[in-house]
This record gives sequence, C-alpha cells and structure tokens, in this order.
Amino acid sequence: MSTKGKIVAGCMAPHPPHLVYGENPPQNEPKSECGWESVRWAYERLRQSLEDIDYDVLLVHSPHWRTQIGTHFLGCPTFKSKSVDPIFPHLFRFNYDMKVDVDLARAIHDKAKSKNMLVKMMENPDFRVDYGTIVSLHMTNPAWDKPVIGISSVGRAAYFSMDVMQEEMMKLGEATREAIEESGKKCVLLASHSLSHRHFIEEPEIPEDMSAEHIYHHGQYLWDMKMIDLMKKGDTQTILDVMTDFTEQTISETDGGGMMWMLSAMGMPTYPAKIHGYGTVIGTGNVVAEWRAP
Ligand code: 2X7
Ligand code: FE2
Repeated sequence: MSTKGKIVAGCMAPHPPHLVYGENPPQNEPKSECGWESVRWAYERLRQSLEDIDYDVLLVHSPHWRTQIGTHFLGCPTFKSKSVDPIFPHLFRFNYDMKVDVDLARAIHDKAKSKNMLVKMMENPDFRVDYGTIVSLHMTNPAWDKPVIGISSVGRAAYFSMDVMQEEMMKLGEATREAIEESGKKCVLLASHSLSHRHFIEEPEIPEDMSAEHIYHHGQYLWDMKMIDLMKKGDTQTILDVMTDFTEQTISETDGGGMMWMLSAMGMPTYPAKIHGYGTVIGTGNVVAEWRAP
C-alpha cells in the first residue's frame, strides 16, 4: 500500500532578482560585490532548515507569471533558457535548466478542474519561465537538484476583487493538498512574493550600495510588522481577514494569491511560522518565513 503524500513545509520565498545578483551564482551573468544580506542570510537559514527534511518536490506560485484566463501549470519535463528581468536586465540574466514533476502538476491540474476551476497545462517547451519562479527556486535550492512545479497567478484580484481571488486560492490550495496526498510525495511549497511593495524610482549608481537601501513608507513597514506578528502567532485566520486591506494599502504582491494558496494547501496552520529574516530590496518588504508541518 502506498503511503500518503504530505506538504512538509510552506514558505514565504520572495523573489527580488537582486538577491540572486548579490549571491553571484555561475548561472547569472551580471556580477555584484555584495548586497541585501539581511534577506540573503534569511534564505541561508531557510536552506539550513530544509536540509533536515527529506522532500521530493518544490512547488512555487509566482505573481510574475500572470495568466488572465485560469491557473496554468508548467507542463513539460524540462524548461531551459535564459531569463532576463524586464526592469533590471543589468542585474538578472540567468541561465536556467529546471526539471518539472509533470505527473504531480497534472494531478493538481486535474483536481482543480474537478472543482470547476479554469486550468491549463503549459506544454510549450520554448515557454520562458518568469523570474519570480526562478529566483524563489534558486534561493531556496541553489543546487537545483529537486524537481519543481510552477503555478501561475490568475489576475482575479484586478479583474474582480481580492475576495474572489481569495476564494479561488482556497480551492487551488485544497486541490494542491489533495493531489499531493494521493501522490505519496513529500512537498515544500513556496509563495513567491514580497510583502509591502512601495519602492524607489531611481537606482543608486552602484545597485548594491546598501547606504541607499531602506523602507520608503513607515505605514507600509508597520503593515509588514503586523503581518509578521500574525505569522509568528500562527494566527492565519486574521491574516486572511486583513489580506484585502493589507494588499490595497501596501500595493502588495499578495494580490497574486501565493500566500493564500500556500496557507490553504497547508490547511490554515494555527502553529507559528519560523521567521528566518526580513529586509528591504529597493524599499519593498521581504520576509523569509517557514511553516513546518507537524
Ligand atoms: O519583483 C520584484 C519584487 N517583487 C521586489 C523587489 C525588486 C524587484 O522585483
Ligand atoms: Fe515581484
């Protein structure tokens, strides 16, 4: 008899390309001197923490793969190309080569379809994977030695409302959990996004000059601290209750639904998240956090 699969951890895994630029991996063409250590070291702690867990697949939900009609899933066994950040091409030109767990991606797709969600498998092998997916995956597992699943963000918040978005992400989370349980696999989920999103409009001459790096709006910083406090308390219900206000007031990438999907898939955890660290990147607020399933 096969054993039941499980989500072993869910993480907030933000994707500023600056983090990869600051790390200088061989895949990225531009080279830096340093930079954004508070968030990079938070990722270091996440990586150390995940080393204790035996897991099979990394799943990532990215707000920079925006699909207007339904949720899409990467659906080819490999995707290999160069990803260039549209705003920061001088920081991020990354040669990626990822292996996809197509069986599990299709199983989640089918579960979501059976719940009347609009879904599609992305089966074009030349499809260029977005930088949000790539940065979160690289910072979590720079060895790239685990298969991945990439999930798009559907534009429901903009076209309808955050409430409609939330309802859909609850369903997508349930579909994800059910398919994982049936697969027998152990999975780590990544919600690929920042928290508050007010950022600068002029880059310093040296992008990694940290004397220019700071939060740009105290109100948005207070919101970030409120959200982190709720994560530390395991108060997921309040996180969901304030999500619409948080998203509007901090122009946050939570509008892409990643955090709601991850919390729903984890069954709305009431235990505390481990906060590996927080820091700003061009002024945006970025937390690396981990809910480790009991
Ligand atoms: O996509 C991003 C982001 N979310 C935050 C900071 C910097 C750049 O890109
Ligand atoms: Fe982003």
